[in-house]
Amino acid sequence: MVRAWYMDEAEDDQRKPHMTDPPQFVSMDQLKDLGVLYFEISSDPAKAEKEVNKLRSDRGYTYKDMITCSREKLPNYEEKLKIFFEEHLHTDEEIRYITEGSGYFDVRDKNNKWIRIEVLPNDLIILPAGIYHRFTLDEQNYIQAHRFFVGEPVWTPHNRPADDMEARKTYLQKFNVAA
Ligand code: KMT
Ligand code: NI
Repeated sequence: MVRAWYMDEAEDDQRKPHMTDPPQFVSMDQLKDLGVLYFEISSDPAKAEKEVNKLRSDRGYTYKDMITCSREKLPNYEEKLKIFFEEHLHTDEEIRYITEGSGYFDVRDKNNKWIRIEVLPNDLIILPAGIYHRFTLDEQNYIQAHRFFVGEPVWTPHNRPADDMEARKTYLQKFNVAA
């Protein structure tokens, strides 16, 4: 089950949980209100395949590949992790189905506060186009995920500020966020 919480303001290691004391958890409904969708996929491989295929066909995710983030498997590991953690947006959804390991997706809420979303195996998360977000590994330093996309993938991150982009404007309108 996915958990999400508001982050503390501490500037130390990004791989730590950064929960406040006491923790301030964020519900799936709150995430949905930001356009972030979460699906818990079955841990039974046969069922999982059916569920994921259904979701892909419902949402038109024709492209699929896999990414492994570890020092051994990810080319330009340090540089890539830095890029992932720069606050950015994309012109399309970012879809990740976690199969091994864990990590954190951080998204901005409507008041520009960071929400940290912990992702674990069987979690499938969809970030909407135009949301400001970032990704970090946690202290296990390992994650493997399937990536899906509608058509030819465009992974380009547009670092903040990207407020003039159509994707950003559309996001603000669709989810009633004040600019
Ligand atoms: C991204 O775009 O931030 C990533 O692909 C991160 C690794 S996948 C969990
Ligand atoms: Ni991204």
